[in-house]
Parts: sequence; structure tokens; C-alpha cells
Amino acid sequence: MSKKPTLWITRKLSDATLERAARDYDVIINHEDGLHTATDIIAMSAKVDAIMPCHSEIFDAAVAAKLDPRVKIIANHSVGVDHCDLEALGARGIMVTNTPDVLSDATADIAMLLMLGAARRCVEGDRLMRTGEWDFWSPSFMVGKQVSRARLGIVGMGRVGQVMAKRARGFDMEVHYYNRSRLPDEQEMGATYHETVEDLLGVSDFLSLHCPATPETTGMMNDERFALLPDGAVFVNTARGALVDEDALLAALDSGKVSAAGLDCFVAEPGGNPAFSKYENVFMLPHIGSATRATRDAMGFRALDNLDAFFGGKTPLDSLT
Ligand code: 8YV
Repeated sequence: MSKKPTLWITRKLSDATLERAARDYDVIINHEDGLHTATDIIAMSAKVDAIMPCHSEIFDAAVAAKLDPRVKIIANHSVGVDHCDLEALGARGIMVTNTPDVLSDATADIAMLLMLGAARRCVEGDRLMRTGEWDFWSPSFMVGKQVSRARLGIVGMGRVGQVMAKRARGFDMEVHYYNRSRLPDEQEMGATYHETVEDLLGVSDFLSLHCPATPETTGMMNDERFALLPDGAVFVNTARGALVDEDALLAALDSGKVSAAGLDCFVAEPGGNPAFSKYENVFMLPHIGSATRATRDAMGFRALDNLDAFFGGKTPLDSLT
């Protein structure tokens, strides 16, 4: 029997994923679930044929240059690949894959949760209940912003963006979007296309980001762009913290330009930005958009499917290099 390829799984993935991986590969599993430095990654690369990382392991150009030639494939357990320098890894002849599709539902669910929670003052209401401070009620008490029938702007109408649009239609929202290219009618499903982000912002009572972090999109939500939103807009980010200039968001919250925000992603992770914690109109979660049991299994299986294809001599479904 031929020897199984050696696979390094950098974080504690779902039980079903680890079981299947252990059946088909010689696995090295990070049961302690700690983070890895560039030095750890480079050292481990000499011992394995394949790596299954999360977005928490950074494969930048410096790491890519020093990876041992033994590593042939990086099968990411994530849809986002901003932690990988695809050009540098590709130049080393390393296959890189990701896990699209399988996390779109869970991520759009969290975006809806954040949008509703921010708009309807979830943090403030929850605090009143928990602290026993709820001692007053009136029709003018805790009045929020109505989601139903409002205009939603979606930046990035890829897989997650399209599911978000579907969810929003269930709330009778008027969907607008910006994407690098306009979608065909059957995918657009009545949403209004805007040729520029600037144009989209002007109609976005609610704005939700669903685009990848690239050199072009990093810091895209800056002072100038927040200023283009309608007054009192609600801002939602389940994509990547890097898309947002967090000081600009804080300023927009201070001025009231943004009346509330729902954030699952931050520039610094883990940890987030402590400056947001004094704002009860900011509903925050610790990057758990895809954290459901079903989705974690599906992500792990998709990454393993990519590995199986690669070691079976085929091009993986989600090859990026
Ligand atoms: C994951 C993500 O939680 O897929 C991504 O890009 O950011 C998240 O869904 C994470 O990468 C898990 O590996």
C-alpha cells in the first residue's frame, strides 16, 4: 500500500473533519489549538506534504519564500485567502485552495442578525434586562430603525452577498448592490446595480460588506465613503476588518452619520477594537460568521475534497493558483 500523504491541520477543526482526515492522511493535528508564528509554519513545512490552515495562519511572501519544497498544497479551511500571498505561493509551485459556497448561508445569517440587532438596539436592551435597570416603558422608549422595506446596499455580490440579498428580500428590503461586474438577471433577481461604490452608498440606509480584502479594498470604508451614506445609516461587516478604517467608523458613529453598526470582523483579531466597546449602538461578535456545526463540517469536508483531488492527480475544484 502506498504511503499516505502527511497533512498538517493547524487548528482544532470539527470532529467529523478530523476523523475523515485521519482516515485518509497521516495527520499532525494541533489539538491544543494555539496560534503559529511564521517560524513555526516554516519549520513544520519540512515535515508535511500538505497544510490545512485557517485564516489565522499567515502565508505572506516572506513565509512563501521559505516554505520547504516538500509542501505541495495549502488547502485552506476558509473562503477568504487574504492571509495567503497567492502570487508568491503560486510562484513556488504550491497549490492553494479555499472553501467557497459552504459557508454562505451561515455568514449571511450572521449578517442579518447583526443588521437586526444593531438596528433594534439589541446591546442596550440586553443590558437593561441583565442589570435589572429596566424600570421604565413608553412608546418613545428604545425606538430603533426599521429594517423591513428599507434600502439595503450590498458591496460584493458574490456567493455570500447573493444569499444576503435573498434573506433581505424576505424582509421586503429594496436590494441595491455594487460588484466588479453586473450579475445576470437570474442572479440579480431584481436588485439594482450601481457602477460605483460611491453611487451605492447614497441609497444605502443599511450597508453590508461582502467583498474580499485585497490591496484594492483595504480601508475602502474611510471618512469620505462613510460621509456618502444617508444620515443614520446602519453599517454591517461580516467580511473582513481590513475593509474598514475603524477610526473613520468611530467618527461616523460620533457624528450620527452611522446610527448603529453590526460587526463580526475587526482589523485586529483576536481582540477587536476596544474603542467600540463604549458604544451601545455597536453590536459585536468575535468573528463567528461561519461558526455552526454544519458549516464547520462542510468547510472541513470541502478542504479535504480539494486535498483528495490534488493527491488523486486531479485539479481541485477550488484551486486558486
Ligand atoms: C472562518 C472566514 O471562521 O472563511 C473565512 O474566510 O473568515 C471564516 O469563515 C475561518 O477562516 C475558519 O477557518
